[in-house]
Amino acid sequence: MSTATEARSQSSSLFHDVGAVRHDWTREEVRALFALPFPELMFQAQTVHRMTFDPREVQVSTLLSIKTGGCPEDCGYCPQSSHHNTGLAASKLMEVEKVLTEARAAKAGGATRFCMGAAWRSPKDRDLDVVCAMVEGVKALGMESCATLGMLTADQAQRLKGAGLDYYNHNLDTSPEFYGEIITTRTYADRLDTLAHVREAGINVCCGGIVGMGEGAEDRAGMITALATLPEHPESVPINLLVQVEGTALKNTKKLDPFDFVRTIAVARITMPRSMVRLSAGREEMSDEMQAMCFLAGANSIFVGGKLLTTPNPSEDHDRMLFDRLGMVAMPV
Ligand code: SAM
Ligand code: DTB
Ligand code: SF4
Repeated sequence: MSTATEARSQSSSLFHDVGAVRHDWTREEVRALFALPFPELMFQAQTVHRMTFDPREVQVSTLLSIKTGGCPEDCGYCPQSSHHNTGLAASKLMEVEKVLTEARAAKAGGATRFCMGAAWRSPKDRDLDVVCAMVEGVKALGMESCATLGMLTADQAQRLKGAGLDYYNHNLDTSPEFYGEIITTRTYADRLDTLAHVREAGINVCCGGIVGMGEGAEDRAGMITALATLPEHPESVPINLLVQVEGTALKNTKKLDPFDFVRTIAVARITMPRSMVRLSAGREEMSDEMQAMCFLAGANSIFVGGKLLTTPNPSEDHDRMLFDRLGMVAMPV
């Protein structure tokens, strides 16, 4: 058999129930998807993508750090951890009106979802009152709301739902085996508990991870397997490329081969066919061509606006031009 024929037959055996929503993905199956020849992987990802989505459309969110820095957690990648000396000034929780001014600007910039991030291990109940007021204000603007505040109890998730929160972001970050190399102050199980509380409260789940942290191919397969075997797939799956920040534990980590990043997007798309796959942190360092390849691999959401939480993101003008050059459009709510 020629190599091309072999690749096609290997691909077709992985392709038998393409697009079906499955929660029983095995590590072996996911590993095999990662190992496909690139053209086969991209073909499968595009096929799955088009079964549910218009390939021209990209959902657009804007992030705002509502409480920056001074976080007690030791996440090795994060500029906001108090375990790192990144020179980032810690600030208190923002006032509701200031947050809503930013939300209005995000809406004017074309975002349909406003995501509020806080550098907390978990929110205090009095802080949650303020965040609930922010969520109500964002909803009143006619935008979708999203928050990422650390670990939540079942009760806190219910309160956020009561305020109208649409999405909660809480990432698994990496494979269960690699996790302990990156974070020691909370466990994988803690994260799964928070995700269960969010799900039980009826809030949409946004959950993904980071690649380029020095993990191996097996860890990328482990991360996608963990996400794709959750009881329900997250509605949104952010795939972040590590933004290396001076002073963090992961600064100077060997850079990931860009094709391995695109592969991670494609495998997320194939294994979670109805989820929005977010091309998340790291776009500032990607070429336009690489971002286009991520869209072809099935990514269909991004953050717009010149800043993520604390690090740079492409400007709105740059993204508008990229969409125009590719004939792509912002997805309506
Ligand atoms: N403190 C909350 C938490 O960790 O759940 C919410 C904010 S935290 C900054 C949200 C997510 O941002 C993290 O889970 C991580 O996946 C991502 N993140 C943080 N720093 C990053 C970096 N330098 N590069 C890429 N992603 C990063
Ligand atoms: C996610 O997965 N990525 C976003 C969002 N969820 C909150 C955050 C990326 C943060 C990148 C580092 C920073 O700007 O501080
Ligand atoms: Fe804190 Fe979140 Fe950063 Fe971890 S990722 S240090 S929990 S802000």
